[in-house]
Amino acid sequence: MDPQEEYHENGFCVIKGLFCSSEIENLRAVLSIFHERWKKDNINFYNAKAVNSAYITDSKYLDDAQRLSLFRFICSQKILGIAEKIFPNKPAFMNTQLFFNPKDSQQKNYWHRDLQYNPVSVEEQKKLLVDVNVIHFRIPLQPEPGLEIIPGTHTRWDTEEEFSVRNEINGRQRFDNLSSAKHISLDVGDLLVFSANMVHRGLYGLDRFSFDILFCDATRELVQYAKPTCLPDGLLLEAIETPDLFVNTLELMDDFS
Ligand SMILES: O=C(O)CCC(=O)C(=O)O
Repeated sequence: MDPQEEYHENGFCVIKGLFCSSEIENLRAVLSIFHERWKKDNINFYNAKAVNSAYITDSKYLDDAQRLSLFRFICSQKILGIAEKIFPNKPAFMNTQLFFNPKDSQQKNYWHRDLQYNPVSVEEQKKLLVDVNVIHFRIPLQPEPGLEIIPGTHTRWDTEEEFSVRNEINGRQRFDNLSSAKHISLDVGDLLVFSANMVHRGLYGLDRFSFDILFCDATRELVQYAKPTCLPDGLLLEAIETPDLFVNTLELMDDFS
């Protein structure tokens, strides 16, 4: 099965060894700077419970040269070639995140669908599941335990057990094991593509440090969740060889404002 068929059937696909060591080392150089600065600024949150940071491409912690290297990576054919095959229509840029281990090694992870954090009813969430695509592209910079996912839940609603666990009802806890889980561990160089809509949880451990790029359907409604300062403009946009992803996203943002 090719990656897009696999994604459409299961809600995820892994492309092993997609990135070479220089691509990974370039990313690591920039992302390590971001991480150290972010930690310093968010020390209480980091010490208490953080497992990720976001808005990596903003100018708060990185200079333009560092941001440009991330923008170029995001627009590279290796990434966008896959995104364009997977999205039913065009992808737009939504956000970036870094995932790392909690400070407390006993901290539990949690099953969820990203869409459950929208302040909408369960019936509306079921509709979002069908209507809206938000997809993570995870690039691990260290070997990592990866994720557990429930294959197929990008298109189907929960079983009673899944619903109880991720919502912590009926005596269940959000870190309980789920029998239908599939474990995906990742090595440096791999790309994991997975639907944010599906039931999933991160697995903590090893020295995990991964870069996630989030793409969404190119619609005005979804692009309003992207932060304008996380996109390139002016000279930075001109310095990207194939900037269509960002140009399209910026145009949709303009439409919205
Ligand atoms: O890796 C993790 O900690 C969780 C990842 C996740 O849940 C997500 O990206 O939505």
